[in-house]
Amino acid sequence: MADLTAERPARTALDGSGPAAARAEIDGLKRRLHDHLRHSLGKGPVGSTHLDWYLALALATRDLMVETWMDSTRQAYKTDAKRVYYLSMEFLIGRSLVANLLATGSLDLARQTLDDMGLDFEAIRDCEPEAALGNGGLGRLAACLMESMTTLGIAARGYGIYYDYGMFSQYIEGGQQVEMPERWLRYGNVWAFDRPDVTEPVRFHGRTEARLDDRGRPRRRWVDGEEVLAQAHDLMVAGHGCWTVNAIRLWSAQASREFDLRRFNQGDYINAVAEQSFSESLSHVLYPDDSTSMGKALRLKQEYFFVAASLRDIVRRFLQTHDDFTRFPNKVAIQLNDTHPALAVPELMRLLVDEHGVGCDEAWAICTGTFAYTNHTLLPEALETWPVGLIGDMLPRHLEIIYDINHQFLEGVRRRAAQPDDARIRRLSMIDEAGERRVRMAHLAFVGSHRVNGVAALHTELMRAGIFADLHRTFPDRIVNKTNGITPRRWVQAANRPLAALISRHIGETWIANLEELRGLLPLAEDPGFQADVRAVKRLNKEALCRYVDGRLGIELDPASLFDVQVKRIHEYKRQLLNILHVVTLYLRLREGRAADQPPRTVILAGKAAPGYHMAKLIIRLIHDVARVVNADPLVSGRLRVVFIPDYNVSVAEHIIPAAELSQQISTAGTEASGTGNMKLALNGALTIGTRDGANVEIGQEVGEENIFFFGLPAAEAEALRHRGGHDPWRYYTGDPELRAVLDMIGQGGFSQGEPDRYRLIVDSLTRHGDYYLLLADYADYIACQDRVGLAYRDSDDWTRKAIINVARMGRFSSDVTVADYAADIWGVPVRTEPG
Ligand code: 26V
Repeated sequence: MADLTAERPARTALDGSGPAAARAEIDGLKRRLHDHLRHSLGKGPVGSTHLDWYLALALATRDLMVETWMDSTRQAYKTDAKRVYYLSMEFLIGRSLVANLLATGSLDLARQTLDDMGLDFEAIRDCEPEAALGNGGLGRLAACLMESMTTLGIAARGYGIYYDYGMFSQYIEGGQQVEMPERWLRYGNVWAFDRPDVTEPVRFHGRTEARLDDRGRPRRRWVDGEEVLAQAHDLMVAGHGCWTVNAIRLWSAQASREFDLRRFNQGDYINAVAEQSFSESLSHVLYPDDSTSMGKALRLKQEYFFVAASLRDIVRRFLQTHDDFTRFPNKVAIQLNDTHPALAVPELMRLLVDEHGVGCDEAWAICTGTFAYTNHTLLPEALETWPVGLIGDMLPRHLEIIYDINHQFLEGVRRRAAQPDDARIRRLSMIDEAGERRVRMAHLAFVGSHRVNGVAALHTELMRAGIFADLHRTFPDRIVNKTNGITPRRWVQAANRPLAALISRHIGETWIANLEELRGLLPLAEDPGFQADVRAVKRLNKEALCRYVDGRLGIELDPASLFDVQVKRIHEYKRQLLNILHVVTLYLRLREGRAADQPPRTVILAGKAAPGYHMAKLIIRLIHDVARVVNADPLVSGRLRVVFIPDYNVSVAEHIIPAAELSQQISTAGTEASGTGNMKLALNGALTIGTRDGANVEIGQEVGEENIFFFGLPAAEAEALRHRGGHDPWRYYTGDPELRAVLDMIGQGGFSQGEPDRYRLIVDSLTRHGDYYLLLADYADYIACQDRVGLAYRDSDDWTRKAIINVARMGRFSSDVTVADYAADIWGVPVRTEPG
């Protein structure tokens, strides 16, 4: 019999083995909960809170995972499996309880047991703090990929930072964003094993010197400076069915003992303690910017900190079972999640050459055979570069190594070139010599890797043609595409229980591990009975979201209206502002009786703005001002509502996405690398209105042009318009009376009575300052497209048919598919196709 008391998790008896077995399982779990309450938490059942029960249930679930984790680890050692290490500054994990209950097959059991005890499962689930150790897309992708690697039985480990403060909490005051720190570790973290015994020293500053090695060869070494300790915290990740468990090892900073002693011996106790907490502040906070490289020294320090600790850990594990480095690339694959861990390239060179006596050429072959790099953005302001002076001061040996690598690389290019081309060499160089000299981290990561990938087909093409054009000419086989994916376990099975159950009733349960099986739903798209069921599920989810919004914001929404959703970080390139231009257009039309054929619509937005990003914060304020005016106007009551849901995070996404009917993916073509929210929404039965950007293009190919609403300029035309000086926003403003009315209303205080200039900056950026993201160029087509959406929604059967086709054809965007492709093409590791 299998339940939470069993050694290895399996399905519970609740779904078939009879009432006695089910009773026994419930009683078994009750005992385990009381046991943890008493012995792990030091509490009795009387007076215990939801939080206590959450902790007890989480501990009981964790117990189940530990056995598999040990098994998985043993298995990897025994078979000497090639390991995949995923280095990422961010892992946006969200909550773990429901995911782990599902993976271990014990969600229903847990629910029923708590029910039986008169406890409220949802309230207990909601006690878990979010592990928001990431900003957005890049961090959430890391979490989805880790889950899929584990599901596919890969011996994988994530490496990152154990921030005390993850993403800030967003509050709205007077319509404006206020950031508050979130102490997510306040009550400890049940899912982490803290390992005070596993520490790695990490050096900063100091100097380099020449020496001779034991065979008399000239070497360099890095000496002096200061040392910080990296301490490990292991978070378990369960794969589907819990056949494999891997870990994400996150490092926190601790003052180093050696360093302490020196200071304390100087007799200045108070200052020595203060300095101790200074070095520990290294891992305190996640940088909440995901689109501008701020160039802060602390950020660089964080990057090197986790890279150095992780590589030591990786090399040590390799040396436990191997005694020379020639087979390193056969046994180790390291994936760099963007350039944030790019210092891994010179660090591995340093370890191999300076510390292990490997020759330079051999070390370089090992590095490039081991590393691969994923690029996540083409926005020039998000590409990392660091001043040479800063790196030289903080990491003197690494700067030397970067110079050496660059020199070798450029010499090779010169040798192979028919005639020297200085401009090309300057463009290829890892050092940007224009102005203050800076290290281009993308070039370092590119040259140090055997594969470089984009995250959607269009993005990869644009990498080849744009930012990496010169490097692509030099290494024509290096850039490959790996379209992003999402884990269906969290984003359907856990977040949308009613839909998952409906699907399983028709095509069985195996789709969850083989998402392409959703195609089995295609014949049902035309079936009126199935359409009615799908509609009923959506309605249920919409009602649940209504209760959630009412509970949090006291705003009542109409579950019969079209739920139009745009949820993601607030950024000009994502064009939330274009969405608002549509809202105001619709509002004016409704007031004037010109939108009688449009269905009632609820426009839902959510997302955080980087704290220093003024324009993004102003957009949030505008959304609130527009919502206030629209929602209070009796002339449009029942026809249009606007709601901004604060503090968007993984858990909030899990509430919103299952209820969405229209998914807005409206970035300027050529700016959104992939998008993954687009996949989550379509997989949950929302139709997409979007530009031909990122993975939208591939979603369109899968679901069919007739089942998606595309509008706007394609990437090549957008680029041409913007950079060949052809965009004249003023022409659109003066030439389109409706657009003009909308912009005038915003720009002249129509939504900001008493402060007519509040949104001058926004309107000017569009009309006078070049409209960089081409909102005005896409406006008319967007509005026309939204009109078509509205009309399509009124044919509810046909809308549902399209929604079913979307769900049925989204299987390709499972992160299992993405991971299988990485495994075959980049990492060279096998994946499991059958459980066990
Ligand atoms: C850049 C920076 C710049 C320095 C300051 C901190 C920081 C943090 C993150 C980033 C990179 C953000 C890039 C990112 O999140 N890209 C998103 O990646 C998703 C997964 O591939 C993709 O779906 C989104 O389209 C892309 O915007």
